[in-house]
Amino acid sequence: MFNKVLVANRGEIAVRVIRACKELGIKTVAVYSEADEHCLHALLADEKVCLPGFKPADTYLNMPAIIKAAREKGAGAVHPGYGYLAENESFAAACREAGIVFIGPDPETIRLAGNKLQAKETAARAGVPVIPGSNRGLTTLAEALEVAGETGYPVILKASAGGGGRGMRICGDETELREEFPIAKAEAGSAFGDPTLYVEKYLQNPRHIEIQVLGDRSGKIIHLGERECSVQRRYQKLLEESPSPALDDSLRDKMGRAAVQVARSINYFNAGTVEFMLDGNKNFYFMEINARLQVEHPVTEMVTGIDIVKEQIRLSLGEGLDYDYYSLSPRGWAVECRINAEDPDKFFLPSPGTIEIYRPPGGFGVRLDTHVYQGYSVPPYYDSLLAKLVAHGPDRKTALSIALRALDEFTVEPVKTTIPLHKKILADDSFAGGDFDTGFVRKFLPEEDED
Ligand code: MV4
Repeated sequence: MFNKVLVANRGEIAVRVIRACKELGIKTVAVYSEADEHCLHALLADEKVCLPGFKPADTYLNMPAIIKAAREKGAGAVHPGYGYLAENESFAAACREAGIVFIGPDPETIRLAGNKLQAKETAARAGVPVIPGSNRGLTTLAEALEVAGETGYPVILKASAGGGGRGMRICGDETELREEFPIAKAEAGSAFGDPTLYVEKYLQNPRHIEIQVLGDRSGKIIHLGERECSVQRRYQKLLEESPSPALDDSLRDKMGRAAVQVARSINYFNAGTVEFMLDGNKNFYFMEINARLQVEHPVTEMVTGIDIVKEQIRLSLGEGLDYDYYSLSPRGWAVECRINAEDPDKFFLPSPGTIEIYRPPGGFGVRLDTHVYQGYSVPPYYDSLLAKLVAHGPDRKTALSIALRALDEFTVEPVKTTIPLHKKILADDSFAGGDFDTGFVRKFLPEEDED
């Protein structure tokens, strides 16, 4: 069906996809902007096509240019990575139109998952717990006030077309809801092209736990266990691990089944993630479906032994899933630290520039996914993720000790990175004890940085 894949992305994830293709004997085509000529993905692919320009809109988001490149190079498939065009329904549809396989879910699934309210309704209909609130789109303040009166304050206003923390507002009381509603509505309309809002009871500092799912063309859906993603700042994850210290086998099984149920109810194909919130009493609630490969997929790979990117490709070639979570005998513990070119002492201000000194970590239990090297210049135009440092050990304590040891070895200069922040997190007693939630990182940040 295809033997050449165009990788419609840049950086570490493009490198990740190219590596999987090479091992499968599939040829690769990289696309690269004028700023990315020396980026590792452009150097590792079998062929490459320059997308003229620098800004994402001109390059990695330029659908006609990417489809033209795939056609010209004879690539029968496109892998979108994450971000950029990964959850763009029109792009998935344009690939289909052009007779190119989009390695990911179908356009219809991307659309449904992109509508957060519709996804929530679907999950509720599948019998999966959702947070109490409005189960329809709100058009007027009066409706919002009525729902909030029923659930009680605080409530959270969410944009149906938002997601991932975008377009959300917390309202502590009626006065705040009256104030925020019109602003949120106008913002949702201009930012997402859809003013639809919904309201939910606000959970204070939940844990964020997500389940990796895979679906094949026969309709078989499996899960690959959970990822603990509560260590985040302003909805940007910093560190993820699998399994979660908050789950036992019974809760894992319940959440895994719930995730599969949600995926099955929308005929989910390929790799996806079902996000949940877990409250202090270990009640879980469906939050969102992410119709893409996620940044943090490696922690799941390390404990299950499954190469998720190869599975995506296999599934898109029409092959089936002949295993499940339990048959894999998941092993040990994995933790991922996102090393961003940002200065944690300056409110995570991006820190582009040339990497003069680069000494990467290695050794038993260390995996480093990156597109950078000594002498590489971090361009100012894109996401600041430089590398993902993944540590894998037989148990959580060992995995964390490997991660800390590897962070100690890791030198990147003079570009500022999140390495020092990760060291502080790993040295923290609550973190080591598994006792943390989405409010955790705040204590490492200057007060002005709190939201
Ligand atoms: C919430 C919530 C509390 N209550 N909804 C943030 C990202 C988006 N996917 C949903 N988010 C939240 N929704 C209710 N009803 C708290 C969050 C939230 C959060 C969720 C996941 C990961 C980190 C977070 C950090 C702060 C708030």
